[in-house]
Order: sequence, then C-alpha cells, then structure tokens
Amino acid sequence: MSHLLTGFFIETVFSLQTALDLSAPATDAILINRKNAWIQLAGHPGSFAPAGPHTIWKKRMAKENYELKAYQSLMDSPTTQDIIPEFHREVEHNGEYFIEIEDLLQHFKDPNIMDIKMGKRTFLESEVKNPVLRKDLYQKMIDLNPNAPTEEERKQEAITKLRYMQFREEGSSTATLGFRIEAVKKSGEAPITSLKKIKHKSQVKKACVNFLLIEHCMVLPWGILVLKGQKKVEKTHLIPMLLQIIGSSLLIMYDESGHCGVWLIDFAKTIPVENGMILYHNLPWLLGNHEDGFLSGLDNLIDVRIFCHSCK
Ligand code: I3P
Repeated sequence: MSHLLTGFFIETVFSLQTALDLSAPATDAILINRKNAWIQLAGHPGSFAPAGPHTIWKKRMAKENYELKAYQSLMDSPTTQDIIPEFHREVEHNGEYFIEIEDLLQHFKDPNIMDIKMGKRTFLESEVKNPVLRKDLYQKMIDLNPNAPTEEERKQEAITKLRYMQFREEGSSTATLGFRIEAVKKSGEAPITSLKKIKHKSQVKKACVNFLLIEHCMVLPWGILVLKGQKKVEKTHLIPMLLQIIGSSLLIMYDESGHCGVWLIDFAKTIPVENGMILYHNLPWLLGNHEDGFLSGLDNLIDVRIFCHSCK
C-alpha cells in the first residue's frame, strides 16, 4: 500500500499533554518532534504514541482485543489491505497492550484532514444489555442539547451508554445518512471538532465543500474509487461480510503537493459475526442481526458528491 505521511495521526492526538508518554519508543529527537506535532481529531485521548519512524502505537482500551483480530483479518484480504493502515504487530509495554500500525501522515506536509465516522450504528450490541448509568454521558448530552434528557434522566442525572450513543446518532447525520463528520483540520488551521450536530445533507455538503478546495477536487476521487472497488471489486465485497464494522472512520487527507488518500481506520469495535451469519452492511439494524449500515453510509457519502462530480 502507499505509505503516506508522518506528523500527526487522525484518529489521534490533540495535544502533547494528552499524548501517551511512552519513554521506550519515543526517545530520539525525531520522535519527540513528531509527538509535538500530533493533534487528536477524534477517538480516545491519550491512546496513541509515535513508535518507529513510520509507525504509531495504539493502546488497547477494551478487554477484548477486537482491533488486533480485525487488522489481521483486514490485512489478509486483498480487497481491504490497501485501504487500511499497515498493521505491524502487537506490543506489550509496562503491562499494557498496543498495536503498532503505519503512521499514515509520514509523507504529508500539513495536510487537510477529515474524519468521517461510518455506519448507522455506533455502539456494540452488548450495550443494549448494559444497565450502567453514567453521569459523564448525561453531562455530554446536556452540553449538546439541554432539552434532550427525559424527566427520569434528569432526576438520575445519568444515562446508559446505549442512550447516549443513540442520542448522538439521532442528533447527527449518522441515523439518516449512515455517516457523520467527526472532525476536520484544514492545512495551517486548528482542528474543528465542533461538528457534532451536523445532520442534514445540505449541512454535510457545506462542511465538505469548505474542506475540499476546488483545485484538489480532481485528486481525491482516487481514494473513493478504491473504496468503491477500483480494482474491479464489487462494493458489496469490499467490506467483509463476516465483520460488523462499528465506529470506524474514513480518513481523508490531501496536501498542497497533490498527495491524497482515503483510509478506513479504527477497528476497536470491528468484530466477527457468529458462524454462519453474513452481513450486508445496508439492512436496518435489529438486535441480533448485527447490521451496521456501513454501506448505506458509503452510498450516501458518494451521493452527497463531496469528492468530485466525475467520481460518481
Ligand atoms: C463518544 C464516542 C466514542 C465512544 C465514547 C463516546 O461520544 O461515541 O466513539 O467510545 O464512549 O462517549 P462523543 O463522540 O459524543 O464524544 P467507543 O467508540 O469506545 O464506544 P465512552 O465514553 O464509553 O468512551
């Protein structure tokens, strides 16, 4: 696969303070410089660190190591191995587990970056049975919409993760379009992560047009063509039918030099379905059918035509 750039990683690091402090891999000046340059656009703060010159470490947050298994499976498949960061290995460091993956930014110079969270469902089915009430998610909910909590939720000042994740889906374009813009960073500017309420097609389009400079319009289609099956792969075969892909993002980057790329990233909630089941990635979700709405999102993203008129 093409080895694009270093400097910051998208699903990544907002500030030096929140970056993981891993003394072992990040000792030389180059790595320290890289660490200083990181910004986190989305994902769990502090879960990434620069590793080798062309790689980063990503910390395992969950008990189950879904991400390692997902990478192994996606790297094995010729249809997906070119659209994901290259997976190197699993690492244990100070009793914690990490995966070492390609730093996609190593060849970009101050790129424009967009992170689009894919799918109509953003939570695992296991959340449906999780009764834990969380005050932090209640707080995040009222920060976004003070009128959202029910009377009971107001009394409890807490909500379940399922409630929060569905509230976020409904309050963004996730529920209707099957994707949402998580964050954008334009070259030379600070990251914008305040796009949580972008919901309607026209708003999505406006945000995308703002991101996509006209002169770059012709270079970006490459990425989406790969995603659509440039290698004569049917779109429905591109995304594995045995994996539910929850909370993964499309990472779009381009810079002044004409480098551009689109990758699928973040597989912490990408898990195989039970034996004998297959997924279509575009059917309505019903508890137990594991559908994720990934391909509905991809179709709608293409329909919004953010990439270019000629890449339809
Ligand atoms: C977070 C986002 C993350 C999710 C996190 C949410 O909401 O959906 O993907 O982590 O859950 O709080 P928001 O985008 O509004 O900040 P997971 O993907 O790991 O589920 P968490 O609070 O349990 O970490």
